[in-house]
Amino acid sequence: MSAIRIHSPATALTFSIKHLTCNPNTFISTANCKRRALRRSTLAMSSTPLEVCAKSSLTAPNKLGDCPFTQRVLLTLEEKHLPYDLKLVDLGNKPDWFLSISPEGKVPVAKLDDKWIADSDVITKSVEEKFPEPSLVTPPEKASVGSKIFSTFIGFLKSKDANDGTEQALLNELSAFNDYIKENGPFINGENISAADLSLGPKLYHLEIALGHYKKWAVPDSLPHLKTYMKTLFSLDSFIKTMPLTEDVIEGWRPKVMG
Ligand SMILES: N[C@@H](CCC(=O)N[C@@H](CS)C(=O)NCC(=O)O)C(=O)O
Repeated sequence: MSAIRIHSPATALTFSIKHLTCNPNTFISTANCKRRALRRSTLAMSSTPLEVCAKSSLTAPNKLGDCPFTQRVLLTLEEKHLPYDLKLVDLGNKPDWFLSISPEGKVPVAKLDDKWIADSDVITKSVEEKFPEPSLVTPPEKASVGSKIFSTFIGFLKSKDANDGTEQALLNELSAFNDYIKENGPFINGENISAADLSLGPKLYHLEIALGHYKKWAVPDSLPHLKTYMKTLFSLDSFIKTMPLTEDVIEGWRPKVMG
């Protein structure tokens, strides 16, 4: 495991470190300035970029593909201001070097402390432990908020029978989430973004694009808090930097819709 060499320089993207400074000409609070200093020290601890294997685009060369689990990991790294190197993998033609570090053939896999780790849950927890600042911990009692949205979305997307209850099942989950955010928002843990938002955001993005394309369906106006939540997440710098192409999301779901 330790001697993995990735021979894919043509497909590897490097994301550079953000240089953070406290500019005296710009108004920023002391708390903000301290937070930035903390970020700088976190960054200094991790000047070597983390390696992350990600799905490559199905529709455009050398672009990040449409895996919501990988985007979750990248969002975590972005929000923690950690530099990373992406190794893009063609999941339709998995190279041997990739299968040797990811025997299940799945992305994301990330290298932490010289070990390749699979699964976005495990990766994000390990990143949180190794780089605790800024904290993205979601309190355990809130960690499962919205967690049934993805499976009910897939049920509705794959459904071929308009009366099988899958649309209502999704609406029930979305509506419960809308009510939760109304009471507790703007994020799942209140004022600050946390791991649960970074997991749910990419899934809601897939939901919006895939259901819009394949079902001509949109989140109803009766769920305004959910709509605002989605808008807020999708316009974060970290989200814009890591989001997939619309065409890739559509192509990525095609086999499930057709199957
Ligand atoms: N539970 C895993 C799921 C990862 C997963 O399903 N990744 C998909 C891409 S989004 C994959 O690599 N599928 C293998 C394939 O398409 O061959 C995680 O959270 O990381």
